[in-house]
Amino acid sequence: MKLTSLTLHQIRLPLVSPFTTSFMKETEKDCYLVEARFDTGSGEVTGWGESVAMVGPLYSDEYTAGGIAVTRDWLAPALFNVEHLTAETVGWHLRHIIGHPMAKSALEMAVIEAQLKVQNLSFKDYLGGVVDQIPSGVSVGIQDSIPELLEAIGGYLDEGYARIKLKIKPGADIEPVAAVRREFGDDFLFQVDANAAYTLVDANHLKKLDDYGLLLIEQPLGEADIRQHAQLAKLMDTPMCLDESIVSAEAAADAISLGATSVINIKPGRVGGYIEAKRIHDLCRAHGVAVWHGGMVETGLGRAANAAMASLPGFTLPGDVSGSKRFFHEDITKEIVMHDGVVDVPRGPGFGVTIDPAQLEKFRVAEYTITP
Ligand code: OSB
Ligand code: MG
Repeated sequence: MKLTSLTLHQIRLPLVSPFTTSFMKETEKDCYLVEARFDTGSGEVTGWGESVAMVGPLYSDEYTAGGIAVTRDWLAPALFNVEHLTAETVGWHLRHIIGHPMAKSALEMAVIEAQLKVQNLSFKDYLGGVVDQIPSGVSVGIQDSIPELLEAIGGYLDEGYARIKLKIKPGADIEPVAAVRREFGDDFLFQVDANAAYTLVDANHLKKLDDYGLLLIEQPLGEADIRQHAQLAKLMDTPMCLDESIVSAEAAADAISLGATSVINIKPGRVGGYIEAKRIHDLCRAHGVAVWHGGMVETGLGRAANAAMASLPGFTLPGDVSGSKRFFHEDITKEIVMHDGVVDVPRGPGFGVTIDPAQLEKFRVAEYTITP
């Protein structure tokens, strides 16, 4: 295939309720979708991708406007130069451009989708997925009060979510976790995510979380603190899980061999794409390290791709692939549904979902066309 043009559609989707983490309060999803057109030699094909970068550089150094700029100025020109572009070689063609994994992943997604449409192959079958449904967990933001927290979590448990993850930060950690266990008991899967809000000085405080039977604690320390996570892991009984720190398969290998992580959150956007994410899955599987699929508040497009990824055999823990309704009243694809604690893995060619042009137009705030 040869890439002939790209259109980046920046969209803003209102969230059903604010999503608060240790680093920001989000009230709308601001991202861009990639629409890539290719010449196959015997016709035209279009593929779609989604950038998981957030509106500001607060989770990692990427953000929506930066992703659009680096795609226009650097990534797209590099791909326009390639005569025979394949999904498997996108990362290779972009390797000389440092960083920007989320922007690269969005482009790789579009190439994957186009290639799979040509081959009439589902993403699950392309990856080698082994199940048709994946257990669905939900990520719960920091709430303004304990009663509101209990109401939110009670609602998700009633809906049937298979696992609850609660965001924590200094000042909102032990007390909410204790309140949730007091109200709902010990009989459900419960974990916490600090999004890098602590330092090793907080070790004795974080150790108090060991009393609550948590499945894991996700990314308590900074992105670059792999060695310090290893120290903290020795001090705590709660299993350590890294998210922000796992920026590549190499970082995953280092974190595993240093004892910094016993579980890994896999997010394709964070590591440059689904193909690198599968490498991390394979590496973890070979080392007996459990993985689960993270989320970045994706639209139906990214959510569908994540569900396919999470059907690989190493994903032995429920992930953050929730139903679309958890975040959005309306989406740009048909809704991804959580039922009976699971999400069905899409079966159609490509990611198995299509972009609804009317919905895209409704939520689009800007459009950029890039040609060679
Ligand atoms: O740390 O896992 C995270 C959302 C945005 C940025 C970072 C994270 C999250 C979530 C939400 O926890 C996961 C989801 O999409 O449900
Ligand atoms: Mg996280």
